[in-house]
Amino acid sequence: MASKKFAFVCSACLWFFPWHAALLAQESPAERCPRPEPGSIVAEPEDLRSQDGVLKVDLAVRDSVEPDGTTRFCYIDAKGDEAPTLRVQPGDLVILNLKNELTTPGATASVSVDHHMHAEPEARGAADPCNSTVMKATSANLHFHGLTIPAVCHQDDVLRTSIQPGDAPFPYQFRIPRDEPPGLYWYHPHIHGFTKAQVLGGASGALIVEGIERADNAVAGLPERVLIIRDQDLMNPNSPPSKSEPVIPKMLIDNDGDAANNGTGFGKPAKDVSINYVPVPYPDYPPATIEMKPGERQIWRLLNASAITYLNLQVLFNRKAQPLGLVAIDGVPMNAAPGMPADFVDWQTHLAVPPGARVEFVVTGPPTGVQALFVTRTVDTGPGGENDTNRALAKIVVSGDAPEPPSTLGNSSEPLVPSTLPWLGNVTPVRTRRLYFSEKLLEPNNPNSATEFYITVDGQTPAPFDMNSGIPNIVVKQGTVEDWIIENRSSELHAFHIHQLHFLLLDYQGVPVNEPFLRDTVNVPYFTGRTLVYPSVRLRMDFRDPNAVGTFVYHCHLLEHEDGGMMGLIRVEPADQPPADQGVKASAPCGNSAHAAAKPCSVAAPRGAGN
Ligand SMILES: [Cu+2]
Repeated sequence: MASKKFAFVCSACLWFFPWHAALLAQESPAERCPRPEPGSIVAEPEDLRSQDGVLKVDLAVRDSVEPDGTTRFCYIDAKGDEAPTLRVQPGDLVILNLKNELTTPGATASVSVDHHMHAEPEARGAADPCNSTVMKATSANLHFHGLTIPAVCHQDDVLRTSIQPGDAPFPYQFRIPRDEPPGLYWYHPHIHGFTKAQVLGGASGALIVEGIERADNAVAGLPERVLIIRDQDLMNPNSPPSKSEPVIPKMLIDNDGDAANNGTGFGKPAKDVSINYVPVPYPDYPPATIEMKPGERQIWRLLNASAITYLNLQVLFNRKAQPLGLVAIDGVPMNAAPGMPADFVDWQTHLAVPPGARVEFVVTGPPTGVQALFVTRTVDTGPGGENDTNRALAKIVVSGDAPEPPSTLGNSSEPLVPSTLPWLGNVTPVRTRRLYFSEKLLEPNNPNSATEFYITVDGQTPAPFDMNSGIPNIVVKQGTVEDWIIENRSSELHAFHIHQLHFLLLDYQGVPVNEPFLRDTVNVPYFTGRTLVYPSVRLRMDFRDPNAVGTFVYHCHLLEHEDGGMMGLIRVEPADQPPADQGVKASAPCGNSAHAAAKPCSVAAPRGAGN
């Protein structure tokens, strides 16, 4: 990045030209969160590796308002690198100090969080960031997406942890579980009401638990790339679609105010996307550049850090889709189930990745002379969903002297620490719960009205998530396993995510899949109004790990839905304590009991009721 070079050169010349110091002090906004130009070479994020079992990191979260009025957000480490990849071994200690350097002017809107405390929001500077009363546009915290670490302050709490500008660097300190599956995880802010703005602005980075080659020998020794796809507001919002597009669909706006899905794969997208911050802007989508050697095999570790954009990835050689060797999803090797081959690779020609999810896959570089493109194809997000268009991400340019990625997987075949628990698919669930996504126009007769977003435990009253409530929607006991059916009663896709744990996808749309691996984020198909049952997924939820004890959230990972209320609260009680009946939201016993006496859940969808 140009600004890094600039800083390096001038740190030497400062001694001779003191006036440079004054110039540097007046940092231009662009330098606070520097970004490459469209078409740039895709650079790897810098790696920060643990040493002797400890990873110490200083991060500052910054923002900058751009000339077009959009706001960038970024994490900058002590060396000035943006969004570094945190690389840890199972069992390592992470010590991360987060300094809030957010400045967004005019950011006055805030979600007032009253935890029944008497602290005044005005006393914020001196307030305890572990028990904050305010979440606003310039607040900061971190969620470590996918890690089974405790939901407590200084580790992975997002309900009360809120760091304000001016606060001292806030220490996060947690241990990576010894049996955490090796793979790609990530960090991002989780300030309720402002998560979308911050993530859309670029606040995200990768975290890798090392050792995937020990779980899946097929990837041993491969050069690795970390690819982070982010979305962002359109750089050219007023441009007509490219004349090269085969159809120019009518421009429609959805309930979120984004360009609506028009079913063609063309037209104006809801958001632009970027690949390792190289933007690929509408309408011409100039691809970024990935350099490889001809025929070289690499593992691409890809995170969809988009706020709302679904991905449907392909690698094309002369327009023909190539096999991609999927080896991990959501940080979990595809051969996690017992009895799976040690060198398992699932070859696919496209990979669907909802916001928040990760895929790790083997890619072979094209032969010389072949046109190679890394693309995302359109995703049918439903009649109420956003327009996720066909577009390029990067062209793959091969040459014999292409630089190698800075990181390469090891060659060890020494097995990882095995889980002491039986495979989740072989455990009998203690109960089944049904939850559903739904949306409601606040003015039903006005299609432009504001929308409320809900995730509701069947039997409870749909309501947007309330930071002030503190009353869990669901109470479970550590040590147990439950089956959850997640329905979608809305006309757009949602991506279900729960903190602190992975789950097993048992059924998709009523069809058993019993995947041999785990996920932490899953797409839930949309309701067309034309089926007798709502579309659903069935998940086996794993509450066995003692680190899951605590109170945390599950939500849709389309962040405007999450910010808009599509989030619920769960309390996992310690195993040695009977579940409290008090303080649980009233819920009809709809299939939430293993006993036959439980009332069956209604699965029939009322005709035309798409709410
Ligand atoms: Cu959603």
